Amino acid sequence: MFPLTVHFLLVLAVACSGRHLVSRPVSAVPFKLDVLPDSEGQDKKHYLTITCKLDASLTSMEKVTALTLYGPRPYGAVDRMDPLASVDLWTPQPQLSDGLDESHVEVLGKLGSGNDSQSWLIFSWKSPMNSVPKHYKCVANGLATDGQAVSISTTSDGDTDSKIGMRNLQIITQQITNEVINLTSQVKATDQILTSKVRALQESVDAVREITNAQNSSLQQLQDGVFYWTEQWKLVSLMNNFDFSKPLSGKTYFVSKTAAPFDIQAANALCAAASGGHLAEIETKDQNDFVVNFVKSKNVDSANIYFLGGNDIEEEGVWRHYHSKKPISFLNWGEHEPNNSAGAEHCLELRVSNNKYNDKRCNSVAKFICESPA
Ligand SMILES: [Ca+2]
Ligand SMILES: [Ca+2]
Repeated sequence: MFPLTVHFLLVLAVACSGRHLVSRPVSAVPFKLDVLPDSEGQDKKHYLTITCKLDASLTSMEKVTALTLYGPRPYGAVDRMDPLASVDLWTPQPQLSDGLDESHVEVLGKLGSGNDSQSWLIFSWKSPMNSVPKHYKCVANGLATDGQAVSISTTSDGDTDSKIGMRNLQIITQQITNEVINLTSQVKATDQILTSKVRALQESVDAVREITNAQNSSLQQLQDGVFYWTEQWKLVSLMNNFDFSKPLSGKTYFVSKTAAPFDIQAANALCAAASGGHLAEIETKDQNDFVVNFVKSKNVDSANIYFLGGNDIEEEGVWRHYHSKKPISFLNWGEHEPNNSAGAEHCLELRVSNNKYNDKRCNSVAKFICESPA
């Protein structure tokens, strides 16, 4: 996952502070020696840069006459200190020591003069890391104000391995941190996009639901209207199948217009549907006569049979109203009636022709008489 690791091992930075050997006491650190493994150069080789800096104004030196870098030669003994490069008053350019190949080393530097108290020497070694010497020393020579020769030196502490490791770890940690930040940022961005899309989708669903609800509501109103008018039409049609009387003592009587095979339960349901009533329950002679006269007024055919709700279906000879189940108090039987002919006559017929009652087979073709509150 981290091919960069090898690369990081090459991208190392170490600063080696120095120990100072000063000929006279000074107030601040004047001398600095940095050993800095550098990144790969343009020629893909690895550089080691050793920087030696001196601020003469912080020393007792009036004048710096030379700056010299010491260290082990390549492939030589690591604990041996030989001159590597120097810059001095007598040569205008910094010099590599004898035996070092200019094709493998670059050196830059100058000595401070006048108001410029900074002297420096930079030694860049095109050297692979596994042959980099670890100890270096920088020596500055100069003259004090009293004209005496002064020498200052500093040596790298050599503790490069742990610093390289630490630096490497820091770089890897930083890279991982950057990767995590980058991934977190991408996840957040993706999450925001998804959240936004889900919200937009939800809004679309809500809008569709709203439209659907409105349409359903309209459809329901339409259905309600159709149902209402269908029921009204049915009622009108149903009522057209009956003739209605004027009110008598809070009741209206109505009689079916067409004779059909009688069914006492269905007939009672039709009375209810047509006008909220039930099969007629006559209790007095006045009611009886009123109904007879009303029915007679409607072009009665002498062959017509008219049923009231009375019956002795549950118990032979015990006549009760169909709707209220009460015993019938007014029974105006004709001669020899009720005779329960063939043991099969259980419904109450009102003979309009002679205003008398008869027991009759319940499935006879007949008209029927209802009543409802006026
Ligand atoms: Ca009977
Ligand atoms: Ca009979």
